[in-house]
Amino acid sequence: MKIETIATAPIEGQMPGTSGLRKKTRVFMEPHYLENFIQATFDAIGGGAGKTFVVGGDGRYFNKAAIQTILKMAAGNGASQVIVGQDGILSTPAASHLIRLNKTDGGFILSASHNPGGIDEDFGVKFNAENGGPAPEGLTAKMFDATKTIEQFKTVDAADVDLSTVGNVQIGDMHVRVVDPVESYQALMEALFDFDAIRGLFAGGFTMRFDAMHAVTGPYATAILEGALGAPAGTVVNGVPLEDFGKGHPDPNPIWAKPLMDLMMSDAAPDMGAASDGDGDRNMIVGRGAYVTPSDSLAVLAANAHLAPAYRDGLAGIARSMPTSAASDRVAAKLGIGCYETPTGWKFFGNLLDAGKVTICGEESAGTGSDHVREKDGLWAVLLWLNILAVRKQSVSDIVQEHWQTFGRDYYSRYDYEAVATDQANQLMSELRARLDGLAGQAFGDVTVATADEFSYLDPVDGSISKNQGVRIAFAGGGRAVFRLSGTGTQGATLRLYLEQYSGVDGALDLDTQAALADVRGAAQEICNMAALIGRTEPDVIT
Ligand code: VG1
Ligand code: CO
Repeated sequence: MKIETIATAPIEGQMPGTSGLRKKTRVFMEPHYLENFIQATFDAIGGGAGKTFVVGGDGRYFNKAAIQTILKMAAGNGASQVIVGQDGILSTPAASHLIRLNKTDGGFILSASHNPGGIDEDFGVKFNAENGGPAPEGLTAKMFDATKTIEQFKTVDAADVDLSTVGNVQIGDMHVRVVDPVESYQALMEALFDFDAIRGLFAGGFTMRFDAMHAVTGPYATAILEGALGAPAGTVVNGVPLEDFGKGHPDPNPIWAKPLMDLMMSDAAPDMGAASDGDGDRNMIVGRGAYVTPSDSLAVLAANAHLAPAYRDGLAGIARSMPTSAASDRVAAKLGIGCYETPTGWKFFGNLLDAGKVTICGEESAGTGSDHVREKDGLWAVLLWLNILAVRKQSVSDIVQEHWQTFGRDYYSRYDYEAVATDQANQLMSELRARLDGLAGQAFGDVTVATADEFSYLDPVDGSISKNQGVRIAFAGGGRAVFRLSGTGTQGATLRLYLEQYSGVDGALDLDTQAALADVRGAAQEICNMAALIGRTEPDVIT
């Protein structure tokens, strides 16, 4: 088969963000846009010759066409084998697992995760390295550099391959192995959890609704919950992946998963509600009448993980992203294990997991995971919850209440200000940075600043330093506000304000969250001069 070398020229702005390169779908469809980024990735890892890769995506619009392009480019770059999910489908955690299981040289995951899909919405590409985790910053920097000097890309002149049937096909000398997207992942879950106990839970009448949000988790959740675990048919809703996610926003939080929230707060609520995002790495957990914040969920999972077979011997340590609440730190302290605070984004957990320093990781944005893969894993979190419920035989809400009684409660909320003019957002952040040194000791309303700094991370494994990872302001009395700009948006800037207030062990546990955060919120908005600089203090989305 003829390898073609096609001349191209650098395209601006191909810098991977928090989680891969994300742009409007139409941008990705422009001539050579995808090809340049893929070739830059091959160049950054020292070429594709003789290597093996995993390729798959969340099924959004352009997924299938992009996969054909990547397969031909892998062949053009001399790869020996590519493993692809049937119909191009692979959830992010399943792709991470396949990379590790098959000891491949990495993988391409096509997704813009929780961002909407469709020709007028978003698309994305992520490269994961051979440990199964998102490319670390050193590698994404090399990829970006390569996009700035690219002159040609390699592909082959071949027909599209049929990905609709499991089996083997060839593109020239390259083997393409089309695999069932669920099979290996399901086997991994069965090895981690007590499926008999969870089957017993469902057999005993436990009820659940899992909202797959028309995204990639549908086939996984249906096979595992309804198939292997015996949950009644209809437990999984919106379970068929659609190219536009049913025109929804596949982000599992109380705003975008409102139908599920409404059900869980009603008299008809099942025992547990759960949802996951576009690419299946996020999760939302709701008990009957009780939403569990992702930060609390991480803490509860860490405190109870020993009840599941995989974690029976305890955890090595816990890591959380900096904006995530301190709830899991309290668990780590009680267990006497390591506790790590990393920048936002799963790529920072990889080294800690590889080095065996931590077992469980999580983010406030509804991502939790463990050392079983190198990505966050939505269904894994749901199964760990189910395993814990099956052993403790209590409700979700009782487990959370008991957790708060033991550790105190970290009231928590995130405010998103979307589509802010980029220069205004940058100005707000730079003026805030300029104020940090003088803030300690100053009072704002009823709260006083204890410390203020910009988060910089020193990776304890490889010694790399990541600067400018968000501004954090701690208040006397257990409050905290964090400010950072999103790295996953495709339009303007999104300012995120993360608010937290610790109750103390003897404090009130049943306050309204927004009321509990009122002082910290007022102080945060005043300190960053929000009203003047971006013209509003009301966020677009509160989670
Ligand atoms: C957001 C979240 C972050 C998460 C990232 C990718 O990033 O805040 O916690 O790791 O999305 O999630 P940002 O930079 O917009 O705040 V996923 O499920 O989208 O790939
Ligand atoms: Co995701």
